[in-house]
Amino acid sequence: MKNEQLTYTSEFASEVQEGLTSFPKFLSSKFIYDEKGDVLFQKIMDLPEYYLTNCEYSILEKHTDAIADQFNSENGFDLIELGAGDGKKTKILLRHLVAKKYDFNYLPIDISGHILEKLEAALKEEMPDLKVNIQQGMYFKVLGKLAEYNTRKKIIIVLGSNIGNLNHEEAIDFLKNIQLAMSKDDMLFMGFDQKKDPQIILDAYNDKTGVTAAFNKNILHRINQELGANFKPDNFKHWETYNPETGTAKSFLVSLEEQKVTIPELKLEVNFKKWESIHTEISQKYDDEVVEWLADKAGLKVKEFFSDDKKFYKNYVFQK
Ligand code: AVI
Repeated sequence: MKNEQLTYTSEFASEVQEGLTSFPKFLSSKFIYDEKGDVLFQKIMDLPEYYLTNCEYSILEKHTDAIADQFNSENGFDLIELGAGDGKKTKILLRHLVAKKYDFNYLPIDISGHILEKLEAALKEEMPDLKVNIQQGMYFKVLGKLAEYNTRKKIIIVLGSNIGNLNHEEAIDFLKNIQLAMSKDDMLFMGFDQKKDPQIILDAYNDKTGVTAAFNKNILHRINQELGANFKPDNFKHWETYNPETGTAKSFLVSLEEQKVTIPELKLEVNFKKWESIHTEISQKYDDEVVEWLADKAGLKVKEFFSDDKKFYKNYVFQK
């Protein structure tokens, strides 16, 4: 764990160096998430504008029977979740599967052992009959290990449209890595936020209360904290765009004045012109054709999908 932490810190340093010395400037959204970033993301999920969470909830609640039917198999199955977090959404499925006495184990994978232990304790209390087997580590390393030793049908679930934070090339790689760990009968169950009225998307990523702006600016706080920089986050404006042609929502931080920022740990001085931007995140929106294309490129096929009433969001079932 310590070594992983070390490489992560130096990966952070080298990516910040690369992004802030490039033109145009960019930073990776994966670095928004430290302790404060995690709390801000939890707050985003409770925002009325951030429809994604409620849509996925409603899909899981409305279609639990049909989803469980897809998962079930004669010899039982292993339910493997990538990035389980607090398991809030997954619990809807788990409760149902336990109540129906399905023969399955739940294997949440997360990089954070702390998050997994908390989740395990909560599940033990809420669902004492559930068999939980936490897996701490990097997603694909753990998946590879599970593919080698587990003989039961694997259901791999990824909720929250996290794939949307990857560009198409990275998304194909992500899906391919999962596909490589899958056998013929295994399934991937994954959430994809859909294209919709552009205004609804813009509002979801630029809420009135400024939580998303604070979340975006957290990357600057992190650079200050971990690399000794002197960013003044208030000197930047959170800016969201959505391109209905490509389905890509993009977050930026725009410099409100000409300014110079020093980053001692990188021995770097970064100059910003007034109105210069840092691109920080993409949140891709999809339609069936794009999902099928990504799946095909990764060696997967769409078998089924479930949608909310407004068709804002879909959970797809993929097989090899
Ligand atoms: C984690 N991820 C799917 C979120 C999204 O919708 O892109 C992160 C987020 N960024 C701003 N708001 C939420």
